[in-house]
Amino acid sequence: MTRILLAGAALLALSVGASAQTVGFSQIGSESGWRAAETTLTRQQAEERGYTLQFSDAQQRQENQIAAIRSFVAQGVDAILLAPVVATGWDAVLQEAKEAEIPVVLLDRQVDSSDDLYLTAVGSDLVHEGKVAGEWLASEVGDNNCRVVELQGTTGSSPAIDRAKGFRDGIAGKANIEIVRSQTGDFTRTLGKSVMESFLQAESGGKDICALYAHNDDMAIGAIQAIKEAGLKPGQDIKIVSIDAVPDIFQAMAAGEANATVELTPNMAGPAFDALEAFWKDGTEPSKFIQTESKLYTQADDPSGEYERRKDLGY
Ligand code: GZL
Repeated sequence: MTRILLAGAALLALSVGASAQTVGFSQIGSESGWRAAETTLTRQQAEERGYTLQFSDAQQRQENQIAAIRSFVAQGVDAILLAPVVATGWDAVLQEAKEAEIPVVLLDRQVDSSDDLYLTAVGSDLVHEGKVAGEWLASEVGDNNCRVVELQGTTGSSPAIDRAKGFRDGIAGKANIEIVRSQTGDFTRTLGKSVMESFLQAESGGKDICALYAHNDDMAIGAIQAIKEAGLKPGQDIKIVSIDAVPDIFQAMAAGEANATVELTPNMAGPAFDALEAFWKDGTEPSKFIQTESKLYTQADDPSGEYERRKDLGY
């Protein structure tokens, strides 16, 4: 049945012609610099390919995303892009899109729904990102004891779940490294700063904290401000490793105030639109996961140059 529905959607799209495609994009919000860059690049990709993009900013609320998807279905768009704020609660609305024969492509986060409810998911290996961060810290501290605090991403989101797991995998077997505090900063600079302030207060003003692991650079940047206001030197007194590779983390690295980041490409729309075009053309069904690359950057990797290369990309 699924193949008949999808084939029908492909034929319908063929009759429309690729240049007239309308794509609905349910974006989480603008909680981080990385998210802003993803939105910028998605808009650019849609324009370059001649699509009409119906954009919805959910302000990080799932109910707004569900309403947006229902609106896209009612409009009869040719495809839906969804960056799902959390991993659960999508079955019903994805089933509605499927019954309307509208292909859905997930961007940068995963859902726990059955994969026959979406065409494909474009994203990084989130567990691997966390593991790279954990392994970097393990290599950095050697046999020295290290008490780590963790700023987690949005509660219930696949990056928060998987990056937490990956980091723990990365430090597995290292009895000298201990995660002593862990709390969500919701991927934002503001909460990253305020939660780090509470960690510092709870940990003797920070002198007992060896390192911060933040699930994204924006929370790390907020935490850096808190560490400085506490009279400590971020990047030296407290090592800092995070994920995204946004321009501002490279500025912090160049100033010696951050130590490592794992890159997450903001260009998820390119692979998503490529998969949709193949599907619209002749019903080609992509693999269910299209993985983007992750790369570790440290202070040894020309942070000033990396800042210059990224500063105008829409972060
Ligand atoms: C991860 C992505 C995360 C980014 C954050 O794939 O969903 O969401 O790491 C953003 O910056 O808030």
